[in-house]
Amino acid sequence: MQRILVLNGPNLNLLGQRQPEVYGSATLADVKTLCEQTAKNLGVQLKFSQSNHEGELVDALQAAQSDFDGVVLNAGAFTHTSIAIMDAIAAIDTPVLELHISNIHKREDFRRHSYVSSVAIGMICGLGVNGYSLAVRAMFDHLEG
Ligand code: CA2
Repeated sequence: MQRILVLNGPNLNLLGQRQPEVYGSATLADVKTLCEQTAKNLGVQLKFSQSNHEGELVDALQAAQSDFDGVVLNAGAFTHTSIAIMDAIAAIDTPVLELHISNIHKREDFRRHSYVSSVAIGMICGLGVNGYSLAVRAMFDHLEG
């Protein structure tokens, strides 16, 4: 059974509480349920987690080397700033798929650069929270070859 980690970065715990015009009205708990349903349909083991702390995200990525076959990562604003997260992804063999709820290329200029993209197997963005389900499926397909 494939093991997939869905890892969320800073402020995504606020999903559904503010900026619904950008991120929609689903909460992070709703997104977790969506991912769990997708995983169940695919026969995948899934862990869903969130942290506001860069070092905790680095720790989770390092641990994914042994604990997971693939990672779906929405690194939040650290996407645009964190060399530490980029280095952690580069340091592990576990494939990482980058995910964003919003279309980061349609927003402020500073969101157009992603440190994660240079080390991710691919990226899904702009499809709302449904992107999480698509990303879990895409990671499953990637792992199954
Ligand atoms: O579109 C995405 O998924 C982002 O990764 C979300 C990040 C943002 O910094 C990235 O540029 C794009 C922000 C997550 C903050 O989420 C909130 C949700 C509701 C209310 C406030 C923040």
